[in-house]
Amino acid sequence: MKRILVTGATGQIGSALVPALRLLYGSNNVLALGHKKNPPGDIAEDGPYGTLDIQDQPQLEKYLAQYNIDTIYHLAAMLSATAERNPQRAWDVNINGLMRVLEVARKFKCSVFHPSSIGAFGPTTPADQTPQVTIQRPVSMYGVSKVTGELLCDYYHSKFNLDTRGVRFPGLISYEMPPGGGTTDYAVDIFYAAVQNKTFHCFLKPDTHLDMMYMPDAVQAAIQIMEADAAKLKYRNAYNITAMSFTPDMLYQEIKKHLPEFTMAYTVGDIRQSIADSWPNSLDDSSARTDWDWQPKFDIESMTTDMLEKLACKLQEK
Ligand code: AKB
Repeated sequence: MKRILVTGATGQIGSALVPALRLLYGSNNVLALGHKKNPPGDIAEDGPYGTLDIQDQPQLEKYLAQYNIDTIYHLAAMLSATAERNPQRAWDVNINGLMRVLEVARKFKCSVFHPSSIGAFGPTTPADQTPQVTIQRPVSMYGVSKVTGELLCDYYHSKFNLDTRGVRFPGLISYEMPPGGGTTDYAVDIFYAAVQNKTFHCFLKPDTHLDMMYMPDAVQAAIQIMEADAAKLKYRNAYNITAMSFTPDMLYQEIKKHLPEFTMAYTVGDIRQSIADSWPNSLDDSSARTDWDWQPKFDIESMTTDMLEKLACKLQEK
């Protein structure tokens, strides 16, 4: 059985990934690490939980030794809008944090999952059906950190034979834990407004096309690539993956099919619009489909139905 450590376990992806990993590999085999002593939800009750500052390499090594870890899901990172507001800190968290994880993984011979993003692309990248291998000249600090992270994963694989694996996530939509500081966050925030009968003020223009994915598919992708046959993985930096591509207006229309009274207004003009404008409209994820059988389950219709239902239940429980 795998012995897994998850950094950033209380964040948007971690809150959904940790329960799925615990179900699959057994609760005691999944150590969740976050920076909060008392994290919200059941993460600290359902299995081992510890605190970690990602800059604290000796503490990370202690956890690896104590729990006999062989697999790391390294999720601790700053998202695009927050990174752009504090680029120096973003470098520290996203790059130096990853370097520490790669170093301990080398020492303890662990496999490493590292999420890259559509943010690893920039305005000179082909915007439609963006290929797996293409121009990567991002203009945001988040993007710079993601490209550097991809290169580091490649380097540690070729230089030290470290088992690094990753995907380029699109915007992720989930009800478990809200995202924080991302450019694609509108696609989560809109559901909170809709379920609570509030007008939603969207920070992106109505025709801003971006790739998106529902969290169950994102969790499935992260687990599936870590289970994939190593011999079949052509890319060790990160694979393009996607599930749907839509604009704020398309999502608004979809939600209105369920809630006809719902209203949306636009308050555009902050840094997130220019970040979104520099990202692709849609990715070509055929390499992931060929190399490790990637196949998303949710499209915009099924995601919207499920999200409205699950979020309404969650908000009622409060
Ligand atoms: C963000 O918006 O920063 C993230 C991402 C697409 O990587 N959700």
